[in-house]
Amino acid sequence: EEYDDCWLRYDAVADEDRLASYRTRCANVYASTGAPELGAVRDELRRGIEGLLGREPHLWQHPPRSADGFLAVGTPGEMEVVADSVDVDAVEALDDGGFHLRSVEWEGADCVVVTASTDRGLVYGTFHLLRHMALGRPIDDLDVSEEPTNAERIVNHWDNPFRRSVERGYAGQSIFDWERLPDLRERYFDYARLLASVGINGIVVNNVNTQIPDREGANEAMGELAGWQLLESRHLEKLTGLASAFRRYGIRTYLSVNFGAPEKVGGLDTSDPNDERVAEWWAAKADEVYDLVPDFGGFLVKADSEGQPGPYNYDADHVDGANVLARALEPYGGRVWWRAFVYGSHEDRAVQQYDTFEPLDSEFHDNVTVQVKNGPIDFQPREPVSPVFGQMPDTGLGLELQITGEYTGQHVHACYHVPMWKEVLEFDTDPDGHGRKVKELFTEEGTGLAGVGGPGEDPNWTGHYLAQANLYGYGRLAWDPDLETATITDEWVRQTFGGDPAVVETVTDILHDTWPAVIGYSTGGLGLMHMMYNGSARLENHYDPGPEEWPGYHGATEDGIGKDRNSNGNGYAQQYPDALAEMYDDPETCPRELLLFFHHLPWEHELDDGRTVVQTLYDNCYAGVEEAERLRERWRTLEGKVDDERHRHVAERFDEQVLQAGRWADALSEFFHDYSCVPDDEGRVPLDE
Ligand code: BDP
Repeated sequence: EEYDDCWLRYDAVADEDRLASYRTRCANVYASTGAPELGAVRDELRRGIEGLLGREPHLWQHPPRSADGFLAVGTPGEMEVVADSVDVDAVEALDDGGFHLRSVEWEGADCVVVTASTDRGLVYGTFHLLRHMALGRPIDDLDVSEEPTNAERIVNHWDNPFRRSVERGYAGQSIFDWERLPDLRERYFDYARLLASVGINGIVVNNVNTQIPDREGANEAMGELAGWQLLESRHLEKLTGLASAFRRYGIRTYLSVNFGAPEKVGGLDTSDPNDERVAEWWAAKADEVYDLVPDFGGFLVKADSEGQPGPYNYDADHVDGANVLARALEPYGGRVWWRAFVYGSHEDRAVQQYDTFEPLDSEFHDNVTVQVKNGPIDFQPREPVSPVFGQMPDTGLGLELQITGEYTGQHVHACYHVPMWKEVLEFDTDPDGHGRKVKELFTEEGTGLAGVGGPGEDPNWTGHYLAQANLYGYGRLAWDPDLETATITDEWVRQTFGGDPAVVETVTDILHDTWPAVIGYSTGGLGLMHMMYNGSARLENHYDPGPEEWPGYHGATEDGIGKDRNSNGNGYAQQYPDALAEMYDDPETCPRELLLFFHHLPWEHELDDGRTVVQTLYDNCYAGVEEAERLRERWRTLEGKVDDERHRHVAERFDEQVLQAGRWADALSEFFHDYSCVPDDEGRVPLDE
């Protein structure tokens, strides 16, 4: 079966001069051998250079004396040409994964040197060079030195081993075939390549829901292999297969584990983290895992949340819970990623995370990372940044983002998440104090980013072709959160669709306008949460409109709409440092796009442009629909300029998006109208006669 290469297409270089210089320096390749990662390097060079240069490179195990030039990939210790060409101390000082690229003349030959102090760094350096060439950039004057800003750059798969389903996955079945593991599939390597090409260095291979909340017979439907069972000795060997495939690309493998595993897997009568037998059980389990997978990354835990067990079941707290696992993993350098997505005890979910975790700052073990979603609710199209960020200085934090589009059209709609993530990363957590931007919080060892899902078996990996840009952008930002959205977009578009200026410009504009469109028709643009339909099935819908279901989140009443998450209400705004708390607390200074997140306001409250709240909601909803129509029109202009298969696929999705956007705008507006009884100035709201 043929799978899409996504952004690793390596189309032939058209520019003659460029091609000539690429051939001089890269038609001959002198590359190290040995470690698994070096196999990946050689494969990628073969593939990439053949595509770009139109012929297979010659691969050497020594410097090719007869050639005019060559590409050398290796560490200074192994290769004389490298040691002669770079500042060896500087290379040795690079963080794990960092690399150095230089154009040099060596013994009369025009060379490019790719070097690093680790094999993983050579993988990234190789992908960097190939990307540079795929973008048509010159290589005769290279002097690039990069290291990852964030040490950990992880993808979280919400894949269920049973039936290979993917929670919130919109691209078919799970890639991972647990039945056949540890036997390998080519697809594991293809996937590892994609991830490594953008710098991902960790993968959690199973769903954080390791047991399915007991609703509607879900547990019976689960079959014989639930996520928590992967910790059973008879299944652990399967993990060795996946780990070997990912290791080749410098990616460490992690497991989501169930907090009740000592009972469920180990047969103990408790999973109390303060019980000595429980601690011993986890330690023995860690020994077993590391015996099989020596570079195992660690455990991810969803505890006390949505039906998953946690320390609260044993009168313990989240420090006790995380630390017992941390102690077990510590001898091996493993980490616990402990999710802050804990709720249930507060009337408003937004308030709970800070309340639960901030008091525990400094109590977590060094090898615990508390993994916090970008916003306090749950991956809504737009949320304020979680107040946990910047306020737990003595805890390793991880930022959890959702790559998969659970609440942004589920890969039927196009929604480019990079601008949303940039908004989060650039957020100043304490403008008046010594606060730091969110993007500056993850530079310490063991901290970083975790992106949720959800590639699957679809030949195009992500369901919607344009959603590949989210996977790409996630990796790039995890590597370097300072990258501008425009840079990432440009890289992705050119590698994916080629360099035709009309195509580049149009696809770039489309991506740029998708998120505002989705926010418009699916929220009304003033910060309302949970306007979507849930339904009662095990996997709630979250795709269609259903605002009537969630009064507790958006606060619609006959008097007005929004929720007083402020000093008159539940005090959520006061969880932020003063400057932010004050800004959010006053409707005059609260950013308009979050106004109703923080304030319940009368329907006819006037905003600074003279329009009322309700009229603004109507306008934003229908502006979103118009934007969706424009997206579709612009995509249509690319017919004949993008290959038919991809063009048709995306065109069909845009047809569906436009229809669905209209449904959303109508449903939301009708809802606003039902409560407010205020007519829309433009008469767009469909009204029951
Ligand atoms: C929600 C999803 C649910 C996840 C949960 C989580 O609807 O499927 O299990 O988040 O993050 O957004 O644990």
